[in-house]
Amino acid sequence: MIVGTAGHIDHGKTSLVRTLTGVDTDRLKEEKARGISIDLGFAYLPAPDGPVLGFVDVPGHERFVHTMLAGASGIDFVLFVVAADDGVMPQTLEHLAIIDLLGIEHGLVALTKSDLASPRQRAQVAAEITAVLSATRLAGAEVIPLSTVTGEGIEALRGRLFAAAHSLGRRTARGRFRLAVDRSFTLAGTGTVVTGTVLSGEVAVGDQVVVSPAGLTARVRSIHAQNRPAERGRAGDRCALNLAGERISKEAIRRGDVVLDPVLHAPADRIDAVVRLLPAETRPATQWMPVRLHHAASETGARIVLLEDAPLGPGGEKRVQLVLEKPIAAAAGDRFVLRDTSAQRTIGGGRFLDLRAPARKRRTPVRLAQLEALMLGEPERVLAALLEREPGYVDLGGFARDHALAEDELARIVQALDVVRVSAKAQVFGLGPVTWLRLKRVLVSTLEAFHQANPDLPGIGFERLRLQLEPRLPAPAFASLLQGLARAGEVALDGAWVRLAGHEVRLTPQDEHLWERIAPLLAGAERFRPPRTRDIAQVLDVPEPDVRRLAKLIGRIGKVDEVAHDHFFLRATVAEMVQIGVDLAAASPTGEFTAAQFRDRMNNGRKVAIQILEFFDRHGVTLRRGDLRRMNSHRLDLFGATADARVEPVKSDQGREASPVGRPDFKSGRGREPVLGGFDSHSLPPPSRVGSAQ
Ligand SMILES: Nc1nc2c(ncn2[C@@H]2O[C@H](COP(=O)(O)OP(=O)(O)OP(=O)(O)O)[C@@H](O)[C@H]2O)c(=O)[nH]1
Ligand SMILES: [Mg+2]
Repeated sequence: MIVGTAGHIDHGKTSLVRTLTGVDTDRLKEEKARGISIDLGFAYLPAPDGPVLGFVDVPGHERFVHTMLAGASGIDFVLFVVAADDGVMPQTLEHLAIIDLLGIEHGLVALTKSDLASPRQRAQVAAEITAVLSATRLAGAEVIPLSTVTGEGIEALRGRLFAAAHSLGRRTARGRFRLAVDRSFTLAGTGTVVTGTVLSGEVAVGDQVVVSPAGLTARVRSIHAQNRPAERGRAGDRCALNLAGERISKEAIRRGDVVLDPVLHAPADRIDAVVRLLPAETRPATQWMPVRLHHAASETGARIVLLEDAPLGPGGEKRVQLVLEKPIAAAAGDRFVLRDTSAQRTIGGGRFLDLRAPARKRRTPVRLAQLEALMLGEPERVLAALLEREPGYVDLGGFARDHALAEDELARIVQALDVVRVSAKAQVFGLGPVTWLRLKRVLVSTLEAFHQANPDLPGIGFERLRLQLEPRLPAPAFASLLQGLARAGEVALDGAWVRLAGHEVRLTPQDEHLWERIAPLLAGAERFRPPRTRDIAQVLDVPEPDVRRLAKLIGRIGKVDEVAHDHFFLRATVAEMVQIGVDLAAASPTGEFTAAQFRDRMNNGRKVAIQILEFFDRHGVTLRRGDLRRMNSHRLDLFGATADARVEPVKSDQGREASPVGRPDFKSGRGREPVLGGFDSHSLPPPSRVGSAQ
């Protein structure tokens, strides 16, 4: 248990710690000379039944409230000191407000210097104290009259402290390791040592840690926990860590830094929070109001962005965004205190909600609903509520990190809530079980509707499908989800296309009939210079747009390729032309050939030959250097999948042969340019780029 003193200057905090522990924590020359505490003091007291109580003694001077804050943020139990001969004074109230804002619930009141006060005065001050405590978490705390001069009350106090240590027990070592640094020094023969309170988790000798926010890595060489050599330090211990690392030195680490589990290192400088303004404030908080933010042992400038319509007035509590001057190492749920910029008074404080607060759309109803979920505090309840709100999924890794959750804690919560996990690269997204079922149902019905409306298409484009569904998962997560469904045999993926496992492309009878008339024109002796759409339209006496539309459709299912604008070649012919290139390259000592050689092999016009080669260039089948080309061995089978010398009308069972090029690039969520059509050709204008000289 860590006991922290609090109270007005000169009320006897340090004397009391000295009487209890035998340690004079006012060690600085200046402290001795001025008779006041300036820096934090530390002392220990072993309880008879085993545990060691740690004491943090804080200064009472109004100029050192920031130091008091650094000391108070890690304590379990407050020894709230009020001198019987002086009564409630300004820092009595300010320290009390801070203790309350930090959420400290356990403590008692030491009515010090009782030897200097009459019984009547004692009773008066005690009543005063009871009144000011009544509106805080310490309401009803016991008031013990004491004197370090006469020894009155000291034994009683000691007894109460041991009893509290016993009943509070150890803090659970939940979460990943975090230690708020309050001192950093060099010890001869040992090296760099940092001290502080372990806020969560535990650390063991040999562990790798990171000093955040700077990001220095270090190894824990040795540990003192509660003033004794130890193999481990746990939440609630005051620890001294001997750190070793390339950039580790006493100067490199300062009060306010946090030593933590490397997984947790992710400094935040824009944090959504819930803030309470103290009732003693005279004015409401204004938009972009500058403040001093005190968190753990750190202190930085920040601005307040009000997120709610109603003003944040004295005594009020509202959600705000804190925009920090410099990043800090924090966790969601951590408490903080706000002081005015001239460091003269404490104005309020609260709890962090979201360390990755958005700079835009920060006060939309959707965002405020998320913050409401985050206000639930307990990670399991927060996650359950977040999963039910927009966007309908949660980045589980980020959630665990920002709540400092250990792996097994996250696993337990995920299991308790039946969260469906979708992994994508390094990230894992979680969906609530109901959301997941709904998403799957809508996905299937969307595909069904699409197939019904477009029986001639191989499927819906990946991106188009993604944008139609709620929740709209990030592309990599959606890709991974589809792959999962594909493995389960529920959907099939063909390059950029997604379809139901049972779907097959069907041409309408009219289209099938028209294709039966067009196909022969593209085959035979003229296959290397087939008629263009206009010529086909003329010969067959059908409107050219019909020919073009059908040719593109046939292209999507991989039976033809638009080599140049409105100039379609059978896929089998394209494969044959690739083979011609291969033969030419094989016959050439350098592996290179000219356009003229290519033209001669096909007995073609120069213009058409060039267009074919440029088509190959675009698809990386040929690699051009000046007038020469060679074949790209990695791409030779690009048009080979449907190589089929004979010309047949498209049969429905061949519809699966979607363009092999338009595979989705799951990294960016966009597809590469397919042979025909875009990532989702159905939703795009005709792919006029294809075939035009580039
Ligand atoms: N008579 C009497 N004097 C006391 C008692 N406790 C402390 N004092 C005196 O009060 C003065 C201040 O005591 P400190 O313990 O330094 O007070 P403090 O609260 O630590 O002061 P800061 O740390 O500067 O805020 C010293 O001169 C002490 O000797 C007490 O119980 N009785
Ligand atoms: Mg003192």
